[in-house]
Amino acid sequence: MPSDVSEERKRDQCERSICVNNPHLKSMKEDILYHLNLDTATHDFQKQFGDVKFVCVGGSPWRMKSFIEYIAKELGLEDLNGEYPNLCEGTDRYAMYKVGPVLSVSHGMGIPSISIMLHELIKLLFHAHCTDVTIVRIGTSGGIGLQPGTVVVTKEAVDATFLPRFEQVVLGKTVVRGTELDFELAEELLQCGKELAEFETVIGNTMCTMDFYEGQARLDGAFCSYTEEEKQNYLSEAYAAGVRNIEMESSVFAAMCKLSNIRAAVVCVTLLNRQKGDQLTSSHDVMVNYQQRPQILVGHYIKKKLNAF
Ligand code: R2B
Ligand code: URA
Repeated sequence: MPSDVSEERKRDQCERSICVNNPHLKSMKEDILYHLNLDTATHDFQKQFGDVKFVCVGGSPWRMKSFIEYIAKELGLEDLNGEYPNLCEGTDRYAMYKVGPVLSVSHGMGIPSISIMLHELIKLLFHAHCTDVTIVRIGTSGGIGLQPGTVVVTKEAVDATFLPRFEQVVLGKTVVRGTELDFELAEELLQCGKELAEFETVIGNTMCTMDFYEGQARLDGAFCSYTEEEKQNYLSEAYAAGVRNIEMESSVFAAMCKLSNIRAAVVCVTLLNRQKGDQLTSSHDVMVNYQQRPQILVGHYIKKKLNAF
């Protein structure tokens, strides 16, 4: 084969596969994904996960189980006994479920928690030789200037100063990483929202913070050193910078997916309008209904993609 053809094939393969940029991995005899309770020495990753094409991640284990039940029904892959085993059994850090080409994984709350899960998930997909993977975070958030229940597809994940970056200290030095998401995927998801026409879906920037209370300008935490007016000014500035919702994982999620060459998107429902308040006062049933919306939207997207093949 002429070398330029094989080079092209190699490049194509690389573009479709998962990148782990860590030279130390090669010399490891086995890889223990400690927080997922999975180990390359005792599990055949390629056999168990090699067919994964869609990964959905979200904060709560309960929600990720309900997502797998929902998507199984939608794809006609229901288990007759209604059993979806937790593939991370033996640890209560995270939960993982799989039906067909769909993997559903919980990540807990905040940047450190999702970051640990993503390191191990990305290695899992790499060891399994997965290709053409799409990953979507389906979550909850506080909205700015939106009706509660609106679903926001993230255009850019920004930090608390409205910049599209994720900062991490590595060996005592601050490393800044970009938080670019797949724009085409975001547009496709927005289109799915329009097709469904069951709830409002918009595209906008998502602000990722390190905290739920002071970090999101709430007045109802244990501590607060600012006035209501200062809070409102901050939220208005965020709105002017294109921010439509606030949550706690999107920036590191975007940065890590970009580094590993995975098509990624963030789809979060807004539970309240932060300009109107801080406390979550809606009934349990309303909250459950809101939390199903990102699942419905991403379910529609996955079905559409699978039917196209
Ligand atoms: C949304 O909801 C959680 C806080 O209640 C957090 O994980 C997030 O991003
Ligand atoms: N999740 C957040 O991070 N903030 C909210 O206001 C609601 C959910």
